[in-house]
Amino acid sequence: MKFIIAIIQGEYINKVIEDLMDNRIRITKIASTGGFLKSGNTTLLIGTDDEGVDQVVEIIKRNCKGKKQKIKSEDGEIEVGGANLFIVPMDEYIRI
Ligand code: 2BA
Repeated sequence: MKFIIAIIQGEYINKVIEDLMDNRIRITKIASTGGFLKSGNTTLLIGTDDEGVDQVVEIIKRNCKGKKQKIKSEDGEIEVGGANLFIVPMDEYIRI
């Protein structure tokens, strides 16, 4: 089992969620804020079995791929990605 933490930039989140839902993938959506830009983004929590990881990554990729944006900040121009994913092993999942 894997636990996926996906930080998605605001403009792509609706399409990502719609696509995940269409594919019956369970998610929890959390409003979050990037530490560097201090602007809003969205964090998705997704628990899945190992076989489901590729499908989740593919869905996020197809809705965020090639969406890197150049933004001017105090430190010069930076490139913000469409999504940042952390995929971690999950020992146990309990649904009560
Ligand atoms: P922010 O922290 O607001 O970062 C926005 C963008 O600013 C980053 O885009 C990156 O291009 C740049 N940036 C961030 N920290 C920097 C630094 N110390 N020096 C120079 N440039 C920096 P992304 O890398 O695509 O990240 C987008 C958002 O994803 C981040 O928003 C943050 O909310 C999250 N994120 C990215 N990497 C993370 C990590 N390793 N741990 C936790 N959250 C992360």
